[in-house]
Amino acid sequence: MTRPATPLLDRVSVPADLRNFSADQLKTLADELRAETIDAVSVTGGHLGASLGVVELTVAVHAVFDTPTDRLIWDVGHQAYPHKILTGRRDRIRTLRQGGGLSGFTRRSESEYDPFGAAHSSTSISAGLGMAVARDLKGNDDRHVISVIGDGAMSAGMAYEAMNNAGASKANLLVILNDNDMSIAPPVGAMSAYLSRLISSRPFLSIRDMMARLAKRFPRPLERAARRADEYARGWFTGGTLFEELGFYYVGPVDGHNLDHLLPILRNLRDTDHAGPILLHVVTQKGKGYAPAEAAADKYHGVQKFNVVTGEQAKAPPGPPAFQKVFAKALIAEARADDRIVAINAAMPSGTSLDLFAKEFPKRCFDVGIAEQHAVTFAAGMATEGMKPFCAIYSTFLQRAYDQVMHDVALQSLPVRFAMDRAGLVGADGATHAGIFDIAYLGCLPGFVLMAAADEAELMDMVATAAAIDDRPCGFRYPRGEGFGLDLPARGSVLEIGRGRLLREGTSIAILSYGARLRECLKAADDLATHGLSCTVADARFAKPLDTALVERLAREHEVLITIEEGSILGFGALVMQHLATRGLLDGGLKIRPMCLPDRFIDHEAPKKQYEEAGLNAPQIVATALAALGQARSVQPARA
Ligand SMILES: Cc1ncc(C[n+]2csc(CCOP(=O)(O)OP(=O)(O)O)c2C)c(N)n1
Repeated sequence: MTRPATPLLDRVSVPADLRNFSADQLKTLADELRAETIDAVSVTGGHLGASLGVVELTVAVHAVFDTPTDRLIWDVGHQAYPHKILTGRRDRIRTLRQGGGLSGFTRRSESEYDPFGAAHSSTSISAGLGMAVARDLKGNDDRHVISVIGDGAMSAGMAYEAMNNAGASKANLLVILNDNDMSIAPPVGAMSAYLSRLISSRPFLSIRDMMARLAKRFPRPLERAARRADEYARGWFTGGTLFEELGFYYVGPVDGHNLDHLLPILRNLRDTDHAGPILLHVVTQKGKGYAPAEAAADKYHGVQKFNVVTGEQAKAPPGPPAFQKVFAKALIAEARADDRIVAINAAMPSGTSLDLFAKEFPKRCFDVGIAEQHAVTFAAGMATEGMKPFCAIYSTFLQRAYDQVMHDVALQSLPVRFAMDRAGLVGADGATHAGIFDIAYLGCLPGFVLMAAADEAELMDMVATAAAIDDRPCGFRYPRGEGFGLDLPARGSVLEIGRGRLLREGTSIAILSYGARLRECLKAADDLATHGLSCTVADARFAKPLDTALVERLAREHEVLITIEEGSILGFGALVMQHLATRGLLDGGLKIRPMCLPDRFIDHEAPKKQYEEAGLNAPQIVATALAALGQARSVQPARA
């Protein structure tokens, strides 16, 4: 397919190139930028809707502000594709999210135009405030700091913590609230309702009104009281200007697709001598300018490769159901039998597949917004009242709620069940989204039951087991994407707590798998058999409580013990070694080889390649076993 003609965009390699364009040229540039973004994402897949919604805003900010000297921070960073195109990365834009290519998020190491890396949401105001305060402390420049945050990201506590601090600190910081009335799914909560009220109660300010307000150059202290009275009066009609109460000067709402409005307003905000943070409320449409994305903003939040003309997304050939679907179906089966079961997610109803649960049990399913910390303590509260909460949160996002998991759940031994989705490496989203630390960060918490599903059938059993555990917290982890196509029962079976299973019994090498590497272990065992080496393969199922009888037996009866997990160092292998060392079972010459992810962050790439790079595929298990035996690859296959 031919690429769109982009004569003006072709003249822009960095934002300085567009700064002397006329307003009309900037409008044309925005159209070309939109076409280029659509074309690029049609090739790579990625976060299309959010990026299309900020095309005009991206052009306007770069036209008005002196980036990269002025700091522009995109919250989450998934909407930064047009920004990447304008900031020296156009030549690589069709490598987005591909191995070795551009990241799907902002990243400091990628460009000086990305002053702060992101991917987890709601960090931009804190980071921006930090930069603004550092600037003032250093006292050597008057650069601007601009944080762009979405209405979805505004639902997280961190955004309020930052605004609360910014309002009090009086640092000059421009926060642009990009309000498209959409998170990944429709946004939830009182903040979202507040913003809708704010918009519907005030028409977009006409440019004259806006100028009149801004021309006052922001009131001096004495005038401030009068202005506040005015705000207060307005509050009667608008439901209150929350941002003003937090110490921001609120400007808006403004049509975020109208450059005739955006450009002069941004120039005024740039040139004002107002002291203190300003919030510019822009209203945009997710997917703007591309009909299929406008029509289904949620479906076009993240897309596969697609046909630009029809909007049709590439479909993978039909395969086995994804782990997340199996999880939701298993939970539905449990919930039918037990009306105390409730499900909680943090702004990820479709990602976690809890939208399926919500269809059957609308009153027992809670989307709390991007608020993982709250989700956990909310679940803990429910548990105190005898409900059986399942918190479905991606492993990577649960990191944000660690203190809540420790302090509100574990310490009180409350039976909250954590369904840790996207465990392990996750492919195109890269290191920010890899779910690799949960084994380590939960493994050290006393009293937790921790499980990892080797396949989707075991996941069903773990859901049933979690439902049955009623006296302490538990978590079970499962990977992103398709299962292995196993026949599934209508309902899972409750597993014996702390008991693994043996799949194959051998004599010289034991491979103890925790989670979804089990099939790689079986392949490795087949390969090792061809080398004349007899392998035991076991599925640990539990990291906590550990199946100590199984672990001790494997240690006593084999020359080599390999543990393997889709997690960081200090995880399952460490728990096994801790136990064996404590029991003195490492004194007798057992060759233990913990296989886990290397101690570094792994970039975006196809998952299989990521695991290859990480050294956790079958050939590497074989190599590890052979090296432990001192045989390296010179060992002859048994058949030879
Ligand atoms: C802490 C955290 N939780 C969940 C997510 C997953 N997530 C990515 S984007 C997004 C929605 C963001 O909505 P909004 O801020 O309104 O931006 P938009 O996509 O609408 O531009 C969510 C929930 C995340 N990135 N970080």
